[in-house]
Amino acid sequence: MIDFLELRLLRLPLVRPFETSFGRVASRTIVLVTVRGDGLEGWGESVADADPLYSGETVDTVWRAIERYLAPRLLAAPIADARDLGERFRAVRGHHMAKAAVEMAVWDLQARRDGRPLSALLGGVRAAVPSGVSIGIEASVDALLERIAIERAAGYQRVKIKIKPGWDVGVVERVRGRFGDDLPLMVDANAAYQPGDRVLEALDAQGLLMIEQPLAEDDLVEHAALQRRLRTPICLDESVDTPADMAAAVALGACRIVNIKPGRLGGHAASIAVHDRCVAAGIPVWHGGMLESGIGRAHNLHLASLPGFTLPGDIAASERYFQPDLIEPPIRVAADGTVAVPAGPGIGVTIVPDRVERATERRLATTARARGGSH
Ligand code: OSB
Ligand code: MG
Repeated sequence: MIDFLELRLLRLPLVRPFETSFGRVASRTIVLVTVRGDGLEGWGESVADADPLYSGETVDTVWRAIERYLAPRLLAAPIADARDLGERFRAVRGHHMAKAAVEMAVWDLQARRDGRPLSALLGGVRAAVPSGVSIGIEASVDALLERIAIERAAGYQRVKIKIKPGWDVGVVERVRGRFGDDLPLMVDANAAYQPGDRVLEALDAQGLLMIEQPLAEDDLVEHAALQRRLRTPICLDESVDTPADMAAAVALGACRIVNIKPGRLGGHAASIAVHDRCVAAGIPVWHGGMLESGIGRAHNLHLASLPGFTLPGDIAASERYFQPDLIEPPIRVAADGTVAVPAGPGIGVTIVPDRVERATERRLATTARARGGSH
């Protein structure tokens, strides 16, 4: 029986600023969710950004959606299984990142109660997952090349670089020039291109593993037209918010690969549904990243241990993002470019209370009794 939910707003400076086609972030604002019941605790992390750039959700909408709609529904009646939360939250449209933060906390609690690692409950089959690295837009191409050299030396199995108009074909050519055609390389445009842009055809000659989200998130038809013109697989990220989106994308031929992020999809259960449909359709998936702290990162590792995650994910070591991370031990990449799935109960990492406390800017506790709210 879950009888307590706490929200915290944290600000954590990033080790290095991260720049994409929609902007640059120097720190992460994170909503952390803690649920308690039966003397146990579970933790979840929202991936929403401060501003509505990657998605319409923000830190503020996540906070408000949980406070006003999701926490009251969670606390209203006992929940036998985290799988039932989808149904409980169904009347609340959208707000996937908010739902995911709560749902994932409940999964953690459930796995701790069972004394098993979360991966075992989700259907994971791997003790370690292949890891790639996502590198932002840098101040110069030389700086990017240095970055790639550093990350390759750390062992990461593939390199993803962010692109935008003006930072694309020329940059990829220089990366190929320095690292050769054998470097497993992909690009992520975060929806920055227009359907007629010739640049995407030019990228087709670069032997990329895939081109991630080249066009607008709501435009499956143009992605399908583009995929027909390209040999390089298109991977969708922002365009796939639900299992139905995924089915539509595959039916239209809008992509050949899908990026799964539990935050975007509304939690682990929805992610498993997308994973299962992709496996059935022969679509490879990989696990994306949203610059999570070790709490969200640990959740991602458990999910990425499912059998369909055959391509390296954006689940890199803690030290690339936060020093120190909120957890101990930090998440590390092995020399073979894999990251171990934590083996302890739940998400299997130890959350360091002092670090959470120091980064907390705001908190709100809700209990089953005092769950009133103003509506
Ligand atoms: O599009 O995959 C993306 C980070 C923030 C928002 C969107 C994306 C990303 C990344 C970083 O690519 C992945 C990571 O290292 O966590
Ligand atoms: Mg992406």
